[in-house]
Amino acid sequence: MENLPLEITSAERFFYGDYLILLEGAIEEFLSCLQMIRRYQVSRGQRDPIASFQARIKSAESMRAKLERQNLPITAHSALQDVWDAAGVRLVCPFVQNIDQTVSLIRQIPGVQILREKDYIRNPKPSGYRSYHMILSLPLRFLEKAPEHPVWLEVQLRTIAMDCWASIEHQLKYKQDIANQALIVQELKRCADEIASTDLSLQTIRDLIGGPGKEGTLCGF
Ligand code: 0O2
Repeated sequence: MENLPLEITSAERFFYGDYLILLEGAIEEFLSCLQMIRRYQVSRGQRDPIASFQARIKSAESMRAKLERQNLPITAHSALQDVWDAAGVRLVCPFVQNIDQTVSLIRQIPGVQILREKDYIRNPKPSGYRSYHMILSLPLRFLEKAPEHPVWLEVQLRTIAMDCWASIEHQLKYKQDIANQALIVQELKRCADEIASTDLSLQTIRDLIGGPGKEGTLCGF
C-alpha cells in the first residue's frame, strides 16, 4: 500500500479507464470523512484512535492476476463489481481497543453501506495474519447522480504491531526459493501469536494508565 498521494501509473490508467476517478473518489470521500471524525473526537477530549493510514489503488498487474485466479473477466467493470479491493485504505491503530472503536465510528458514517466484514483478529488466518476487514461504500458527493453500482472500498484495520508483522510477512512471501519453508511459516505464525499477546499487554497497560479516551460516537452530544 502507498501513502497519499496515490501512486497511479499509466498501467492503472489504462486498465481502470473511466472507473479510476470513481476509485480515487471513494478513497478521498472516506479519508476526508475519517479525518473530520478524528478531529471531532480530539476536539471532544477523546484520544485519536488512529496512528496512521495508507491508501492505494490495486495495481493493474495485481488486479489482473486476481481476476484470472477467480476465473472472472479481465475487465475494469469486473474489478469493481466482483472484486471489492480495487480501492483500499489501511488504518493503523495504537491499541486493539481502538480497532473496535474505529469500526463503530465507521458504521455511523451517514450513508455508509457495508457489504462485508471479516474479523481476522478474533479469528486469525492460519498464517497468523490479524486484521479487521470491511468492504464498504460511501455516497460520492462529486457525482451529479449516483453510479449504477456502488464503488466498493476495502478498509483494513490493525494495530501497529499487527501491521509490522503483516508488512514483514508480505515481503518474505515473495522469497519463494528459500529452504525450510515449513519452518519459516511456523516461526512467522509464532511471531504473530507473540505479537498478539504483546498487544493485549499493551492494552492492559493503557487501561491501567487510564485518562480520557472512552469510546466515541459521531453525534454524542
Ligand atoms: P494487497 O497487495 O494488500 O492488495 P482475496 O482478496 O482473494 O485474497 P478475500 O477473502 O477477498 O480474498 O480477502 P481477505 O483474505 O479478506 O483479504 C485479502 C487481503 O488481506 C490481502 O490483499 C492482504 O492485504 C491481506 N492479507 C490476507 N491474508 C494475509 C496474510 O496471510 N499475510 C499478509 N501479510 N496479508 C494478508 P492482497 O490482494 O493479497 O494484496
